[in-house]
Amino acid sequence: MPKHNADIAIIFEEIADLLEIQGANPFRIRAYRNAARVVGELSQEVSQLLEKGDDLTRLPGIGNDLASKIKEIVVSGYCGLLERLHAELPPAITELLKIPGLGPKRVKALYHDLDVQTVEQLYRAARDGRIRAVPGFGEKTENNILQAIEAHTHQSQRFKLAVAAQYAEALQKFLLAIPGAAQVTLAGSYRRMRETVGDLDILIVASTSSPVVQRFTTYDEVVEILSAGATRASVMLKCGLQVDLRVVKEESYGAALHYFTGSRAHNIAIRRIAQKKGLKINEYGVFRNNIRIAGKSEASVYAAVGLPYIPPELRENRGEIVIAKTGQLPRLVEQTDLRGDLHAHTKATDGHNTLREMALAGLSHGFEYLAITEHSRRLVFTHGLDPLRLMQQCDEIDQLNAELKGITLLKSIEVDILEDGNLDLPDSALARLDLVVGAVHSNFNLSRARQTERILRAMQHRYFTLLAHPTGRLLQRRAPYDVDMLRIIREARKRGCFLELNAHPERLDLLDTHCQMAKEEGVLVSINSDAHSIYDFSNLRFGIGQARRGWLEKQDVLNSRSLKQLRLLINRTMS
Ligand code: DGT
Ligand code: CA
Ligand code: CA
Repeated sequence: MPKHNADIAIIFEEIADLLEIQGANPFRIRAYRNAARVVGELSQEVSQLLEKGDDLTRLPGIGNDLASKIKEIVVSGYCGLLERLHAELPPAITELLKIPGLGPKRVKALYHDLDVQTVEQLYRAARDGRIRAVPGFGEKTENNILQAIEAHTHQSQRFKLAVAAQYAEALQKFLLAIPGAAQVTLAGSYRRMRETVGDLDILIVASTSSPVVQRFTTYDEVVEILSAGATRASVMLKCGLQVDLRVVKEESYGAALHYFTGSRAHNIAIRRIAQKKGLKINEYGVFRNNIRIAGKSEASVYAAVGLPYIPPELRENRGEIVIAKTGQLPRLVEQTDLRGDLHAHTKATDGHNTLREMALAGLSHGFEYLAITEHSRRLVFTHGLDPLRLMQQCDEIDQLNAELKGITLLKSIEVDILEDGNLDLPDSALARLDLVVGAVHSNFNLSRARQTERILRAMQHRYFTLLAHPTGRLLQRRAPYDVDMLRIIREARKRGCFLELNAHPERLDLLDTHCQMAKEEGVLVSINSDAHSIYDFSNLRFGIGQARRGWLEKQDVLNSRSLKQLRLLINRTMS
């Protein structure tokens, strides 16, 4: 909630920027800029002035209108005018203002003359040489814009975990082959299984004579050596991923691993506990009066501060330390706990493999069951199933099940949830299925209330079993749609339905915080691959990572159940 002077100043600056892009009255624009400066430079918080009953119009340049806006922000935490301006302008336009060299005047010109609304459109316009033609711009400005965007996107670029994993694992293999390199561990957000990572942090235990750092910098994907010393180096890979490497002594390995795994917030909280016990923690060890008492293993670091080992995925300072003190940390779910997968496609729609190939691949992953969940007819571009084709597939599954040993295919569908909450296929078709997976694939922009209602209605359907990718977000591409997840989870609880954690690397949906919510409300989560080919089952590990970040244990996961137990759970008798 913005209450500090700096927050209010930022709001007023943004209002001024947006007004300027709109071409508003210059006096009005200047009034907001002035107010931003006055409030921003004030030594006392305006919230306190208001509390004392002071009259804000006594501040220079603050009239009745601005005074009431300040009050609105302090009291309600938001500003109606700013909301209105956001609604009137393209949502991404403020992103343009963050490009160095682009002020509101220039953004306005680009928006009006070239219909540039996003950084991407700006980049294309600059690259295609269209910007130099706009009055007030020239070739030089165009080049500067191009460079600024490149620097800007480079800087803020984060890598999807699965993408980072490809680079990380190849590099790890390379490093392990260096003579004298004993142990090569990925730390940082990568080890915490965050859905995206900013850079890779690698720790190596190596003999002092090992040429680790020198070899590292000659890795053939390195384009730039940012720094290199005796025991550390940072490089940039061709793909734009930065890698920080540290060489540590065996006796310090645990302390360094703890330090560089983070998160920063978790580390700070642990250090505070240590301080209270008269201990000092750093990346070299845990010390009492400068004598090392721990640090070889991470467990020894935790033990020194009186805590059990805390798994990396929990280290976000989101309550894990308090729980650890009580000895009640969750026993996090592991990939070997999964007995099956409840979301997979075949060639019948947009998958690449046959039923049989998918079944055999599932078997080789140790699955006892695999649900076949094609798209429904509404998704025409995937060749979605109509009732007739669904019945044909059900027949094929029955035949295949009679023949297969060790794995059972479950008859299912990823049925579209229509805008009004109805399902895309009639009950007569759904009745034959073992379970019904429902998903939203359209109308992402409904209001929160309508989107929530839509999904609740779908879940109230007598055959509904599992809500697929519940927020619809695509990492770095599409924001989650706006829904009341707590209501959805509670409805699932009431109806005996379940939520999916879709392990597709672009989705990882449920979010970790929603996993926690589901667990607290007693709703089981199914960790599914959404496989479109036999290779996609390996993505389950990222779903497991996300589930662990969401504190899920084996018992919280639907597809940790045996087929027999699963059938009992999904065969609820509906009224
Ligand atoms: P990222 O790379 O943005 O996805 O996130 P992290 O968590 O990997 O952050 P990074 O790479 O900056 O640093 C790796 C870990 O090293 C971080 O989680 C905690 C530790 N660390 C780095 N710098 C500091 C620091 O100044 N203070 C403390 N306490 N820890 C730090
Ligand atoms: Ca990192
Ligand atoms: Ca780093």
